[in-house]
Amino acid sequence: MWAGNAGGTIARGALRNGAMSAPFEIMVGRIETLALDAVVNAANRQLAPGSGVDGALRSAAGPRLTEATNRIPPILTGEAVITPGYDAPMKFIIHTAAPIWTEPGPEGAKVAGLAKCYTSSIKMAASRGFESIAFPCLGTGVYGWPRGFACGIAVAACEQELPNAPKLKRVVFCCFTEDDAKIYRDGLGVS
Ligand code: AR6
Repeated sequence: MWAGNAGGTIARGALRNGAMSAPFEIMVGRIETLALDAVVNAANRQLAPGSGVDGALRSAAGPRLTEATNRIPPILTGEAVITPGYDAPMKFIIHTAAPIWTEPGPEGAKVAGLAKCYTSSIKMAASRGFESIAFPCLGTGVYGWPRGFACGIAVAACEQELPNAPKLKRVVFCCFTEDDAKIYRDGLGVS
């Protein structure tokens, strides 16, 4: 179980406008192991069981998670809903659905949809007074987003929303691979 930031890259004050100190951390690991206030699930709009992050979180949380998501109506792209973490180490799981990169449709709408996943999740965390949240690289697995492009959208959306979430002290980008972590280090301008 990972509860600290050992091995992660701490990127404080990396905001391009220099207006505030951003509580970003970058780590390589499995998001279902994180003992934080909330982790974000890369869900689908139906909140139906899937693979990747969703499958890992459902395995860690146990059957009560799927019983809970079965009771929640389908969500819109970029919307966020919350459940307990049940048997998994995080207190809560925030479920959001990215746009599918490979589906037809205007790129601008997809970019706005992916950005909304991050802002909705931070809004949810702020509304609950959470101090810590972890994001996977939403959309970059089954949903096919180019990793660097998605990272830029993620960082920009978090930077924009964080001033409205003053209690949030830790925003962890939980990368599955070292290659993804490098993309985030480059995106946040840390070595
Ligand atoms: N911890 C952290 N990151 C992970 C983990 C993990 N345990 N497993 C995969 N990743 P994906 P999406 C990375 O496919 O693209 C599901 O079936 C992975 O390498 O989980 O938003 C849902 O039900 C990738 O970089 O999410 C939806 O139908 C990133 O997490 C659909 O897939 C996201 O990969 C959502 O697709």
